[in-house]
Amino acid sequence: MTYRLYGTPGSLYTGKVRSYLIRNGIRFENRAAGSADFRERIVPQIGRWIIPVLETPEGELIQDGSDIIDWFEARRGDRQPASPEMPRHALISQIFELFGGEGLLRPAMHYRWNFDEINRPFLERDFSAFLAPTGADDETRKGVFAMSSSRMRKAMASFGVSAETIPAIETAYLEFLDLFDRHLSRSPFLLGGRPTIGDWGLIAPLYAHLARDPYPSAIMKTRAHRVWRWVERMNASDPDVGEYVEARPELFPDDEVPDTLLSLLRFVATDYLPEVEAFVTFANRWLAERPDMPAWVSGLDRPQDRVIGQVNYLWRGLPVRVGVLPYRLYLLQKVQEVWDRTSGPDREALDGLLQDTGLSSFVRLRTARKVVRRNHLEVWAPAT
Ligand SMILES: N[C@@H](CCC(=O)N[C@@H](CS)C(=O)NCC(=O)O)C(=O)O
Repeated sequence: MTYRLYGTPGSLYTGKVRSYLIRNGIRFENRAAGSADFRERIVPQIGRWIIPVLETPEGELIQDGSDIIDWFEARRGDRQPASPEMPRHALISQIFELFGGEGLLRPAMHYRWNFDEINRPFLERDFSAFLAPTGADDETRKGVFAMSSSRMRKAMASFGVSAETIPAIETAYLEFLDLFDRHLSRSPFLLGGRPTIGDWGLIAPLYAHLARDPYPSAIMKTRAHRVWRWVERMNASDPDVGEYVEARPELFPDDEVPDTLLSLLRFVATDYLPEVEAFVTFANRWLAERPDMPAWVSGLDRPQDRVIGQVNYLWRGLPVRVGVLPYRLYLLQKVQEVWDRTSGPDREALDGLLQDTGLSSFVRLRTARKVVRRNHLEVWAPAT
């Protein structure tokens, strides 16, 4: 048996893992989340309906895109590491894992769910093909799409997509595309000649929604051809870097950060840092109200719940109200772990980079208790 990846082609987080497996030459089988096997055998073991889930040939189940990559990295043998060894590259890579998977959800959801005339026929077929029970009749398929699309539209609202924010979401996404496209004129991946964890963060929204759904796919192809090619490359089993002169599978030398990448980091500071600030402040208040909460629990009533509350903040000068997900703190901690393990000149290099890009508070914003993952859930570690 090979590895099995349970998910759907249009799922953002499944796309992250699929790309990692393909690029690393790991043999696997795509399995539909609509299969009876997933519903009846996998979901009860995970404890909630969520994708992606990876099943190893030995029958071990791993849920969560980041955890699946960590699992393979711990057993990578002579494969190139997904996390760069040099400090600035390692930090940048983790920042883009967070920003890709979480910070680009607004454009991903907007461009999927607010262009029904163009997207809907595709989404209806795509969702029902992989979410409805295999072989289901048309009526059942329709019902499955109606249910899942209404859940996703609610999720979109809770990420801060509204009539008021849509114009800014579109402007910001086009700016991001332009910046990333310019950066890719220099190298085939975020940090040079091979992908790292930051590329796998970014591929999540940029593949499943923004490159694959009909409406945003046209935007990417016409406006940011290099980004489109990067999406293809991220899903190729060979290096697929033919348009680059002398591309070698190495990262930028000497922990270098080109100007085009500094510009992308400044974009993250403007676009996403205010949300991180709001999340951490909210989570600390929430924790303070629960001084007796035991360790290793989510603090929520049901295992499938992922949001601890709603927070208001200003995004690009506009009031937004977003759900607070401890998962995002889990990815933020991964950024901070890179900073925590440095000292001396390496620490100075990181501080210089963070200051230069307006991201210094990324390593300072911390919650009183850490989020860890246990039994496929995000739970709170004991207070330190
Ligand atoms: N951080 C998680 C996020 C997974 C996630 O949100 N997956 C979505 C699909 S892309 C999902 O399963 N949503 C649950 C639902 O639709 O009920 C991971 O990578 O596993």
